[in-house]
Parts: sequence; C-alpha cells; structure tokens
Amino acid sequence: MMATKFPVIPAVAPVHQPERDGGGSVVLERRTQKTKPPQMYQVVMLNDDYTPMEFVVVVIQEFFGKDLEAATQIMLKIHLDGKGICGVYSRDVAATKVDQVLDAAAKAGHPLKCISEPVDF
Ligand code: TYC
Repeated sequence: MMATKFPVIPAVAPVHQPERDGGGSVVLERRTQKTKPPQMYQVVMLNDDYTPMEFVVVVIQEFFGKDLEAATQIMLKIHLDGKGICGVYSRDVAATKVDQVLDAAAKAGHPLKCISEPVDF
C-alpha cells in the first residue's frame, strides 16, 4: 500500500531560529551589553603646611608603589596645587590606602590627609 502524502506538521513549533544572512552564515542575535566595568576610585592627597615633604614622599612610595622620583613629583604637585592623585583603585582597595595613610600620619603626629573619590567626580 502507498504512503499518504499529507504534510508533516511539527507538534511544537521552534521558539527561535538563528537568522540567516542570505550568504550561508548564521547571524547571532544581538543583545545589549548588561555589565559595566566597576567604578574606580582615586586616592587624592591634600596639602597642609606642617607635614614634612620627606614624610609625604615616603608615604607615597610605601603605600602607592611609586619610586623616589615619581613620589617626589606627586608630592610637589600636591604642595603646589593643594591636592594630587596618588593612585586609582577599586573602592575597597582605595579605602584601605586612605586608612593606611591616615594611620601612618597620625602615628607620626602629622596632619596629612587624603580621601578617596570616584573617578570623574
Ligand atoms: N606643604 C608641606 C610643606 O611645605 C609639604 C606637603 C606636601 C604636605 C604634600 C602635605 O600632601 C602634602 N612641608
């Protein structure tokens, strides 16, 4: 006996098919980017009239990983402009750097201050 020629209809239709671009390639669906890079924080050191320059240079070397020359340049910028950026970090690391600087300054009896703030503040 001959098979009947009824069209075969799938019981469940596919929900999504990748689009074809006509050239034999599969075009993946474009999705909008959902993740942003994390906000970064800059540690800003403030000038004062009392903290010795040498102490500031040592602190910048010790806590911000700068060599003597780079630390001296940052210190002089702070001295001349009133403030300067010592480094840029994730929020937690920046907060730890601020704590370390304030702690070292307080222990040495200097009024040196620094803050962290979002980059593009
Ligand atoms: N202005 C200070 C002085 O003349 C030096 C200094 C530099 C202090 C940078 C703080 O963040 C500072 N001794």
